[in-house]
Amino acid sequence: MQPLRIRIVPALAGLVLAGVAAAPPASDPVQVNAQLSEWKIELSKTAVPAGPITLSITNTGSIPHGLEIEGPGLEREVPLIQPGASASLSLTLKPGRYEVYCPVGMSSHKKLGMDTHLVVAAAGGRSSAPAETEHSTASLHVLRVTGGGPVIQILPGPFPFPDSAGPILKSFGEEHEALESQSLNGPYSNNVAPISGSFTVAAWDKGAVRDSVDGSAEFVTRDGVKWRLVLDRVQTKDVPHHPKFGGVILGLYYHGATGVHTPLVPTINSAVALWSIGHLYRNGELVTDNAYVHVMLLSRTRRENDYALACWDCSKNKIEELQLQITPAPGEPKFDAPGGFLFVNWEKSSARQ
Ligand SMILES: [Cu+2]
Repeated sequence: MQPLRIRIVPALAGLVLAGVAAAPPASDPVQVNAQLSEWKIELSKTAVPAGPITLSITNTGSIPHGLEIEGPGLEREVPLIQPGASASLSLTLKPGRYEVYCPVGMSSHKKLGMDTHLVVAAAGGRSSAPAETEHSTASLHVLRVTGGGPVIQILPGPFPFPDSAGPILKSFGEEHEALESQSLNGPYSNNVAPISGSFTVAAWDKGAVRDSVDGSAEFVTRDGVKWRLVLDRVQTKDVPHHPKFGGVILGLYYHGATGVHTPLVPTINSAVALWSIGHLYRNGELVTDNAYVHVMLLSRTRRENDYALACWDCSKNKIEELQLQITPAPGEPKFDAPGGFLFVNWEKSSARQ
């Protein structure tokens, strides 16, 4: 609890001196509500006068979140808040601009959009903070990724860390059943076949609605079929896996133990993660213009010799695995491939800005 700060409002000062027995008005903390969800923080007020405030924080999302506030001479955070739970934070704020964000997931939640600002004006009403200098300079980030090293096709098989993924899967609501079956015979298995192929992709991270992608892959699967994939647009809606996000994201810590996207992939860091729609050709014939494609340049997850998954938490490993996942859009027929999907890894890949 912060002590209440007592101010004498000048207009009333005379009355107090004149002996009128009113208690001096204390400045009550300004109440600000913060609502946390995937992937935003909504504040009931984005500008407040300097002085005491009480932040009442509610997690209305479906995974745990936190809140950290940082500004002039201040850095405070609340313990992790479970979905549906609340917390509060009492602060005394000086004039200035404060960043309010979710610190969960090594900045991943912040990067996904859980980041906002609170402007605190001097008590006299004049704002000494640079007024809403929201730098919408839409910084343009592009990453060009080239697949290299051994190429492997990942075939259906059991996920090798079911006990680690199990408790996290339970929070996946309606997706739970589909994921349970993937844990038995899904694409993230130790069952792999060496193949050959090439893959290059450029990904532009330009904010929520303007992300872009351009790439193509060619590979010959174990059954001798020649596949070609052309990527020309991102997918931002209806991306499977809770909680939803899509497009292009540079630098993300997710999967596995993070509770973000499927835990039937080890915990990883990615230099780039993207969701895209692709044109898929099989032996030169169009299969679909609507293939769902997920690409990650991620921390190494597989062993060098047999490409078995080496770790449940692989997030500290070197980022050099390029993974291409191609699945049919919901309602479309499975591909004519083992398990009906195409998962291909380029094991020694690289990226440049
Ligand atoms: Cu969060």
